[in-house]
Amino acid sequence: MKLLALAVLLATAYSPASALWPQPQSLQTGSSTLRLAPGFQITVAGRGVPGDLLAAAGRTKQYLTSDKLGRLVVGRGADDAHTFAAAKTLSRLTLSLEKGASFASITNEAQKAPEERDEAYHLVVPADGSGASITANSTLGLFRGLATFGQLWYEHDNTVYTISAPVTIADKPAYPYRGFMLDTARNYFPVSDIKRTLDAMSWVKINQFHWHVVDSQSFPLEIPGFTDLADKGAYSSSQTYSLADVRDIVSYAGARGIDVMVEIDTPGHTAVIAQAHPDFVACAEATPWASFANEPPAGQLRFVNATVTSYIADLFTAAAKIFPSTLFSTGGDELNTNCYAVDTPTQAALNASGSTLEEALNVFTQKTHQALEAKGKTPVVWEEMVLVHNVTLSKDTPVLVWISSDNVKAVAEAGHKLIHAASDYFYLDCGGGGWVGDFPSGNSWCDPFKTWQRSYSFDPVANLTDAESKLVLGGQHLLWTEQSGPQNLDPVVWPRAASSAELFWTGPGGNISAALPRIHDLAYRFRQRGVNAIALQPEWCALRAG
Ligand code: CP6
Repeated sequence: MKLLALAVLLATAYSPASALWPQPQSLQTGSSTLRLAPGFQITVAGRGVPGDLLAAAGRTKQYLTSDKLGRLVVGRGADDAHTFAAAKTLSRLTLSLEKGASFASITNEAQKAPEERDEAYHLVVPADGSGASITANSTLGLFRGLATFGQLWYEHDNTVYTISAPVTIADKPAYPYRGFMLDTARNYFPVSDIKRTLDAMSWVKINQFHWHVVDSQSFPLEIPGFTDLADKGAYSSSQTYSLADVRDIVSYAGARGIDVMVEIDTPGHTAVIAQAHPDFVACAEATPWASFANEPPAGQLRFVNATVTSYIADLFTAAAKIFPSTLFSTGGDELNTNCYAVDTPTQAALNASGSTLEEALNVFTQKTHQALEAKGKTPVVWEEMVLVHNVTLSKDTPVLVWISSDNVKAVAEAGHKLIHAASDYFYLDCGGGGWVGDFPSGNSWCDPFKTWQRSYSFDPVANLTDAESKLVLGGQHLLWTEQSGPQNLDPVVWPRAASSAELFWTGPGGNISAALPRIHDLAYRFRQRGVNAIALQPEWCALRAG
C-alpha cells in the first residue's frame, strides 16, 4: 500500500508536456501552445517518394485526430478556449531526405541486416507555426520521425494541439535490434492479431518481429514444397499461415519499419514433424513425456540421420525464400539428450559412424546453417548452442540469451553477437510453467510477474568489457503462448513490451519515475488506436497530473 501511494505521488509530481515513447536521444521543448490548422498537411519533398512512406504519413495524420487524448492534459495548462484561440497554427509537416540521399522503400531499408539500418532523424516543430520538418538520411529515418511526430499531439474539443512548442529533436537508436517475439505454435493467432501487434510495435520503434511460428504442439506454417507439415500438423485447416498470409504479414511489417525473423526451431521442439514424417522423430511415443521434454508432446528430430539433416536443410532453404530478412532463427534450445539415449535408430547410427551425439549435432548444425548461408541468410540460435553444446558456429551467428541474464557474459566471452531475451527480465509469460498441472505454489520462472519497471532497469552491458559490449545487438520481450491466446494478447504484451523498446532505443539508465507518466500516456494512446493495453495507474493520476 505504501509503495502504491509513493508511485502515485511520483506520477503527480511530474507531468510531461510531451509524452514521447521511446524518449529521443536529444529533446528540447518550449512552453508555447501550438495547434494544427484545420487543413494540416504532411508532405514529402523530392522525387521517387515510395508508396509505403506516403501511406505511413497518411496513417500518422489520421492518428492526430483520432487519438483524442485531450482529457489527459486537462490541468496541464492548455485546455481552455482562450489558450486555443490565441495559439499559433501549424499547417504543414514536410519530410525530406538530407542532400545526397535517395529514397528507397521503408520495407527495403527495414529488411537490411540490423547493423545496416539507418534510423536516425531530426524533427523540428517551430513555435510560430511556420512549418514543421523531419529530415533524415534514409526513408526509414523519416518513418521513425513520423512515429515521434504522431506522439506530440493531444486532441481536445476538436482541436489538436501541443503545449510544448517549439520542439527540436535529434534522434537515433542506441541498439540496432529491438524486437518482440511471438509464439504462434502453442496457440494460434489470426493474421489480424499479428498485424495489430505489428502496428503497436511500430509506434514504439520496435524493428524486429521474431516469429516463433512452429513448435512441438502445432505447425501452422505452409512452406512451399513442405505443406504436408501444416496439413498434418496445424491445429486445424483454418489455423494455418498460407503463403499469401506470410507475404501479407511480411509486407505489412516492412511498411511499418519491421523486419520479420522467422524461427523454425530444431532439432528439439519438433514433435509435430512426426505427424507427416514419423521416421524423422525420436521418442514421440516415449513415456513418461517428462523424461524426454520440458512440456508435452515429447519428440525431437533424429538429426544423426543424414536423410533428416538434408530434409531440414531443404526445409530451411524453402522457408528462407518466403522471408526476405537476412536473419533466420534455427532454434537449438532445450535439446533433451535422454531422448537420444533411448532411441534405437540414433544409437545404431552413432555406432555405425563411430561419432558422439555432440559431434553429430555439430554436423547437423553446420549442414543446415550452410543451406541458409548459401541463400545469404545469417542463422540465429538460442544460447544452448554455444553454452551447452559447444557447436562450431560462425562468430557472425547472433545468440539469443534466454535462460538467464547471468549467461550474457559467457556468450560475449565466446565472441558471439547477442540479443537480450533473458527470461528473468523479458519473458511476458511463464512458458512451460504451471499449465501442465504442477507448480501448485508458483513457478520461479514466472513469479513474480515481471513489471515494465523490471525490464526498464535492465543493463544491457552489465559486467561486459567495452569490446564485449559491442557484441550486444539489442534485445526483446518475448511471449510464449502456453497460457496466452488471442483473448489476452494485447493485455499481456502492452504496454510492457514498450519498456524494452525504449531501453534498446534510448539506451539504459532511464529514470523509472519520469517514465511512468509517459508510459501511462502511451497506454492511453494505444487504446485509442485499438490496442488493448492494460492500465498502469488509476485514471485519477492522468487527470490530476500537472
Ligand atoms: N518453447 C521453446 C518454450 C521455451 C523455450 N523454447 C521456454 C522455456 C522456459 C520458459 C519459457 C519458455 N516454451 N521453444 C526456451 C527458449 Cl520459463
